[in-house]
Amino acid sequence: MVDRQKMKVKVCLVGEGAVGKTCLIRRFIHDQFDDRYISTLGAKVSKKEVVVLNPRADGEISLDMTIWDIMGEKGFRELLKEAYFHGAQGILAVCDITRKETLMELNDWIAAVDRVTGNIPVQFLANKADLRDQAKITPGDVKALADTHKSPFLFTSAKTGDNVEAGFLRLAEMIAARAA
Ligand code: G3D
Ligand code: MG
Repeated sequence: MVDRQKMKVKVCLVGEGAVGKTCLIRRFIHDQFDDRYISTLGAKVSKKEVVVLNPRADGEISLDMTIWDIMGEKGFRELLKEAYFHGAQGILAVCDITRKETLMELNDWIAAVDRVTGNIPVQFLANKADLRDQAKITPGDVKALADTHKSPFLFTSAKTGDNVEAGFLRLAEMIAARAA
């Protein structure tokens, strides 16, 4: 029989409005992309179970992942950050490669989470990779910021599905490794 431990984890997606947070979660949960999205008011919570290798022992760990999608408005962030971020064990920090400023804004988002949770694992996602013709952010730009947080990054597309599952799984692996 496979030895499979279980863990409950909370992760938050952060980043400016319209970078693709809601679409990434939809893609991960349902494997679909819907352009007729409904803009999120406040926070929406989704759940998905992911299975990663146990970093300490043989076998696997099943993470019961609660995924928090929040509104990309700084006013909301300041008002509701305790409620949003309390108990989070990992962050998906999302920027939009067609808008340069969305990358540097992630410093403030990550700092806002860390003030509530302490230092937790971060996976950077440079989203809308399908729009590479309009890219204003290079892999070097993303790497430079990710390095300052000692964190990995991936280019994703919620539209094509590229690297979306990989992004969530890598965060899950970091959380499992930290708990081990
Ligand atoms: P948010 O939750 O971060 O605010 P959303 O962002 O997920 O609501 O997405 C904002 C807009 O970006 C939406 O377009 C959505 O379709 C689009 N989008 C999200 N991810 C991608 C992607 O990977 N590639 C492309 N090309 N578009 C993406 P609209 O036009 O509906 O506002
Ligand atoms: Mg949203």
